[in-house]
Amino acid sequence: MHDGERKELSFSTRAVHPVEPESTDGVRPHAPPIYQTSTFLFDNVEQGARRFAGEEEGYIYSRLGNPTTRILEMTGADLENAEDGAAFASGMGAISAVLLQLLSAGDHLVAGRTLYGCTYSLMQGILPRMGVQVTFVDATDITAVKEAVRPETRVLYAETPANPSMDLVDLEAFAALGRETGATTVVDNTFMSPYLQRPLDWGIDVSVHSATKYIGGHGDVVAGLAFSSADLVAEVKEEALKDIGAILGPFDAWLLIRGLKTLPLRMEKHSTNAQTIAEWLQEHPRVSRVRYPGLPSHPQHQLARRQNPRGLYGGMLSLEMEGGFEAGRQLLDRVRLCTLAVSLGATDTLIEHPASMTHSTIDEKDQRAVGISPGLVRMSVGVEDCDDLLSDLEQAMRGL
Ligand code: LCS
Repeated sequence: MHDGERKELSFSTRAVHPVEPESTDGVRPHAPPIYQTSTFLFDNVEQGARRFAGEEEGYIYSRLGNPTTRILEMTGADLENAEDGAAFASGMGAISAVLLQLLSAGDHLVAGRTLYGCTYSLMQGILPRMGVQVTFVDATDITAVKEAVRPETRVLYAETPANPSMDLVDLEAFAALGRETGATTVVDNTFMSPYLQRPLDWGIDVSVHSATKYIGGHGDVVAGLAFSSADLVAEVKEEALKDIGAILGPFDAWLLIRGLKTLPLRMEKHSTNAQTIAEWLQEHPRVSRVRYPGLPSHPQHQLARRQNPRGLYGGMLSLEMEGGFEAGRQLLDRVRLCTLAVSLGATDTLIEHPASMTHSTIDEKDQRAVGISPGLVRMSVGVEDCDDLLSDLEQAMRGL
């Protein structure tokens, strides 16, 4: 299929048809081949030298590029409406490579204050040690982001929805602020996936993913992706990815290409299940608060509707139990169908306790400031039959 023809097709169709593998010797496999090789042969010394000099297209060594991984990068970029993409060994591999590429000693980063625990600790630990100053702000408030910007600010960074507060960032306003201040905007799009949200469509410069989650979709691979302009992706690949080396292996890339095929189907079911469960939890007397962008009670529900025109709000929600930490602990210990585990975006429902698990790298006092109370429970709602999930929650809540 030509690029022009692809552009005419809907997201679901393009997800099922990966960008075509480069065919070798007339062999045309239906599924993309897994090029499980660390290096590639040269015909002669001149050819090897031409490839190293960038004078001839072609593969050299899998840390510099691999044909299976390339299919994933191109298919993902097509779905995210980006010029190009790069694949990494993990979401943290993607985030750290992008930030290390964009920032140098003396630069300043402004980041939304609610972030996945390791993203937060990267920004609190390694980046300041390398001479980068970081200011955390409430990114739901664009004025607060603007006030934090300094002449040396190079990057504005946010998650939307944020993990685990489910706070949203106005992508259009965030992108406009980046352009106004000359900072590169980077958004973590893990929670929504490209099916439900494409930050670059709103003017954001870089979209990063923990592809471990919805893109892989089955809880069996750890991976990361970054999407941006062709120039920035080339820079990241030529420096941060090549020299730090957090590359994705070809088999893991293949699993993600397979995962992408069912992304639209899964996101529809994750979203309708999560909407039903959020509505049910909201009415439950033992639950004091539910955070889900699809609920009219979410403080940014109107923004969610604008940014998610499909009317689907993903599979992630968090809830606070009456009775704080102890009630939350009991709920987690009593569920039978929901799986007690961190991570998210798998086909089965995962339930966890951010304060002691995913966000335990954040100090207790900072946790409160970023909306992580001791009783907060996070659910990654799966694609099971929703009635079975409700029955499990009902039995777990009974007698609490
Ligand atoms: N960004 C977000 C929003 C995440 O939730 C995670 C991981 C990452 C980046 C990092 O991705 P990784 O390196 O693990 O592929 N979030 C996790 C979580 O909430 N539970 O376990 C991991």
